[in-house]
Amino acid sequence: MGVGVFMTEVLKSACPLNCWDSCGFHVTVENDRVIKVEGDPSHPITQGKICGRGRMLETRTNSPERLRYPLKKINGVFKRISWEQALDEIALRMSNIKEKYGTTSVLHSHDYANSGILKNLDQRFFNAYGGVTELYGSLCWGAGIEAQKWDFGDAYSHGPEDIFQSKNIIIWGRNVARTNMHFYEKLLEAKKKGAKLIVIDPLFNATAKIADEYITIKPGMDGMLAAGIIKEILRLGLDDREFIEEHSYGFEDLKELLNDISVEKVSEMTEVPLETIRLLAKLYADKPTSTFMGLGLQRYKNGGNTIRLIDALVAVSGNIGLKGGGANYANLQVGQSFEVGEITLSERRLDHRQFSIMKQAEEILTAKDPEIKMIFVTCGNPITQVPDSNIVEKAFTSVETLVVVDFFLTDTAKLADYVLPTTTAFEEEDFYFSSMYHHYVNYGPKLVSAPGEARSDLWIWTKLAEKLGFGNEFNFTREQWMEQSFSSLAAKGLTLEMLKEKGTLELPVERVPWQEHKFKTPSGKFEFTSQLGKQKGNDGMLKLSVPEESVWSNPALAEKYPYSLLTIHPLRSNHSQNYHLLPSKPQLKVEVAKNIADRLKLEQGDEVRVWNDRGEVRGYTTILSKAHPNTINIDEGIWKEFGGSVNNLTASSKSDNDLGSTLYDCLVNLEKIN
Ligand SMILES: Nc1nc2c(c(=O)[nH]1)N[C@H]1C(S)=C(S)[C@@H](COP(=O)(O)OP(=O)(O)OC[C@H]3O[C@@H](n4cnc5c(=O)[nH]c(N)nc54)[C@H](O)[C@@H]3O)O[C@H]1N2
Ligand SMILES: Nc1nc2c(c(=O)[nH]1)N[C@H]1C(S)=C(S)[C@@H](COP(=O)(O)OP(=O)(O)OC[C@H]3O[C@@H](n4cnc5c(=O)[nH]c(N)nc54)[C@H](O)[C@@H]3O)O[C@H]1N2
Ligand code: SF4
Ligand SMILES: [Mo]
Repeated sequence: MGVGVFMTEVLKSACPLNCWDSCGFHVTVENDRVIKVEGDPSHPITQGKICGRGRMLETRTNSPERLRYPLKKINGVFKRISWEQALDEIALRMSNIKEKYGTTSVLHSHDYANSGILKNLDQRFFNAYGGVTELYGSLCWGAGIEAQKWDFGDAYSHGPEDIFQSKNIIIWGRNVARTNMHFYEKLLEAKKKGAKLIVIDPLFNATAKIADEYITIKPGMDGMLAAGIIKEILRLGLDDREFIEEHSYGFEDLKELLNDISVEKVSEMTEVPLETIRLLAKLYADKPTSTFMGLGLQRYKNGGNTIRLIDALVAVSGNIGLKGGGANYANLQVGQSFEVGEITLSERRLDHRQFSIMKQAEEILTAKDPEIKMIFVTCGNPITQVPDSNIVEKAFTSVETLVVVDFFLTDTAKLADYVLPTTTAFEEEDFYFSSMYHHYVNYGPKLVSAPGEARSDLWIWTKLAEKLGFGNEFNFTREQWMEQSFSSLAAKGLTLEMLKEKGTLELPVERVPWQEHKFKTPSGKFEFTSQLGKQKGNDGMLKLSVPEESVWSNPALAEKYPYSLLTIHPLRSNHSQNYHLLPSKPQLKVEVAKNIADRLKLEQGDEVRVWNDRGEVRGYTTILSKAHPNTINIDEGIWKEFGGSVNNLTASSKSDNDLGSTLYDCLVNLEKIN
């Protein structure tokens, strides 16, 4: 491209955001600048449609608020410094820490904000350094993944086209229209072809609007509902005897558990009418019925059991391994297609410590032998996104050195000692996939130069590795790393070259998982009572459990804080990422069920305070006429300057199986501010 000559090109690329859909893009580039992001019409799943978050990647890339230079906080004020200085000082601290306290004095706090394969190289860096304190579990989907590992041996979903085989489709706690738009398109199509659509959700969301039947439920009580439906199926003799006898383990334990409760009691506790439970029993038996679980319904103390009881319902009704059926939650087959282990060098670490991602703040504050001296944040914004943010802030400001790598000065970055500016997906080459929904991988070439001195995460790891004396571990090209992580696919006839040429490749995964009824559990069967659970020190039995913050578990708390708070994902932002870039200044919107508005005489737009023992937020009322009684929602992700974080209110508990969060297991009170 000659100087002064304008060139406009439309190039294929991919969405890097943490999302179900993993879209293919057409990006218009003019004179080294991204000017528009649109859908790639040739993408087999996403077919030219993308959401506002995808389109806003243009704004995120070009924003004048982008960080352009490394920053160091000196006497409470950020000063621009050179990369040389930033990396020298960070490397010096890291080698001093290693010598004096050991490498696990460094904590790597991260989430999964970029789904590129090369983003896993952070692990390589910390492993080669000697092994740091890492986080285990997941705020997002941990309870449900572990639950499906106990039941099936792994968490696999049916291929996207399989839904056209379903007679009935149950959307259970997934906000499809907002969070998983291409699945929404499929739902519309399936409905046109005659499928019946049922939505089970405490909020009457946009997906509920297209449902044949909308079922509202008390938050956190879905496992109990599934138990009630199973009981009805057994009473009516609608169960799949053959599946239970030939392919399952522990069914007697489940039957015994169901003796402990009546369907009437289930109806009373879940606040779902008896007739609805009976209807669901018949729908499940009228096969094939597919179940699509969202992640909302497992962010409770009892989240593992919730998913396990829904899995059990799908199993008892004979909908497993069946075209048009399935207990669809996540699709880990997608990520398992790649050789991530090849590039992360986990065998290289000499030392290792793990903190729960939910409890990272408490763990930082109480860590001994060694204490945490330094925290590195990548691909995450913990001050906004991790529960119980008041404690998170205390923890992250308690350490000697906080380093944050990001594009913007987020609430977390504002607390840092060093902020390192990184590149967006359009400024570096990678390939992208999501283990949440479809099984296609997308290629994203480097399209434009990064602004100022922003450098890729990989460049940062490479330079730091050189300074710390293990530069040889990073002496590879992007191409070589992408090749290495693709190597397992060669046997199946797929190469990186093909991906680069086509932009998108279909991965060789099962479209109807468990069709052979050979499960990856210790017994090889579907396990109602989990042996893996037993190996991990649990009794592995299904339980009729309730949320931690509920009238049954803690009546005094429920008296003080009578409302259930959900903090679901925002429409226009991926978590916290877009609030500061929206055309009009965002407000914290408190959505309340009608009965609360009636009781407190609230009107639309009234300013309210929402609080519990952990903290409070203030915002403006919206009345939800169809939400489940005593339920409140505030969308997550909102920055401090706009009234956040909503995680001031949430608890840092771990789910029943240790690996998930309890973000939605949260009681609050609310009052009008005069
Ligand atoms: N627009 C947008 N899309 C996103 C994201 C985003 O931030 N914004 N984030 C992406 C990510 S990382 C994720 S994990 C996914 C999450 O995708 P989803 O699982 O769809 O999203 P959530 O917002 O967690 O909540 C889903 C639904 O669960 C319901 N729910 C909450 N509690 C219960 C319950 O006890 N029972 C039942 N039956 N339903 C319940 C909520 O009312 C909500 O309708 O979305 C992805 N897509
Ligand atoms: N109350 C409540 N809290 C929640 C949730 C909820 O539903 N309610 N949802 C939970 C869920 S499902 C999830 S997945 C988590 C998400 O938690 P986070 O991933 O922490 O959330 P994001 O707001 O997406 O923040 C990601 C940050 O990473 C940066 N980033 C993006 N790409 C890159 C990159 O390539 N390199 C680097 N270095 N940085 C990058 C972004 O600029 C952004 O600041 O939040 C959880 N927290
Ligand atoms: S955020 Fe999700 S739906 Fe939106 S463009 Fe990206 S992958 Fe597609
Ligand atoms: Mo997530």
